[in-house]
Amino acid sequence: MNKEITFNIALVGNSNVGKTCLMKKLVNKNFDLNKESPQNTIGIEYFKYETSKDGEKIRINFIDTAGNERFHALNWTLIKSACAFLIVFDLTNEISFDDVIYWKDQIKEHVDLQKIDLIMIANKCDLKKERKVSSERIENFEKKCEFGTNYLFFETSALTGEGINECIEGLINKIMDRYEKLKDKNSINQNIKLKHEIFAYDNNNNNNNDNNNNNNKCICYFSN
Ligand SMILES: Nc1nc2c(ncn2[C@@H]2O[C@H](COP(=O)(O)OP(=O)(O)OP(=O)(O)O)[C@@H](O)[C@H]2O)c(=O)[nH]1
Ligand SMILES: [Mg+2]
Repeated sequence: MNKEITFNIALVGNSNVGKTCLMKKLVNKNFDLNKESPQNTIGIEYFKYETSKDGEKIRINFIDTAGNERFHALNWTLIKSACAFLIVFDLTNEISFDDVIYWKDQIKEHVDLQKIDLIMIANKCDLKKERKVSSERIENFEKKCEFGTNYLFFETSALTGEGINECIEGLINKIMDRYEKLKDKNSINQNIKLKHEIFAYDNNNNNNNDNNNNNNKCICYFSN
């Protein structure tokens, strides 16, 4: 069996910005928001996505978090294992955009921003008439934050699917780039740790038929 690389990717952002719907659309193009009645997330939910790139099998475990203020005491023990973070805001909700900085600071508190990829997502781009956050404002914010090369931005709609392909492709290219560089470095620098065990919850999943595949590698940039 081909080698499989597993990545943890976390989603954060205010409640109702559409994180869960976005995840469902990212992992399943047939997801139809019109047929759903989304519920606010409580705690943490997982979405599994499998694909391949350049002959390598890639598994992404999306960690979807609850934006609700009551749940701000997020379980960072798990979330900080992510090698990339998606900060989602709602283009029709200015507060959710203003709070991107809060979420960025939260991430910074728990992980080294240089060691992760950061993807800002402006969701609900289908609601053009209700849009409250202009592209200019987003660009100014990006300049102010001085995001480096480990940063990407996408406008998406979990309703129409706009921007979804670009987002998932951009994300995979980004994490794979980092992985390739890390792998090269890893061959000469043994300080970079690869963790294998952090997806224990997957092993309890009956649908997972490769429980005994010892070739699985989970990249965790924040092993203690
Ligand atoms: N028009 C439109 N509505 C969306 C879109 N994405 C999500 N929604 C709606 O936004 C609401 C919130 O979506 P969720 O995915 O539950 O939001 P969330 O960010 O996961 O919220 P929490 O779980 O509370 O953190 C739902 O009523 C969705 O139908 C989108 O792209 N366009
Ligand atoms: Mg949710």
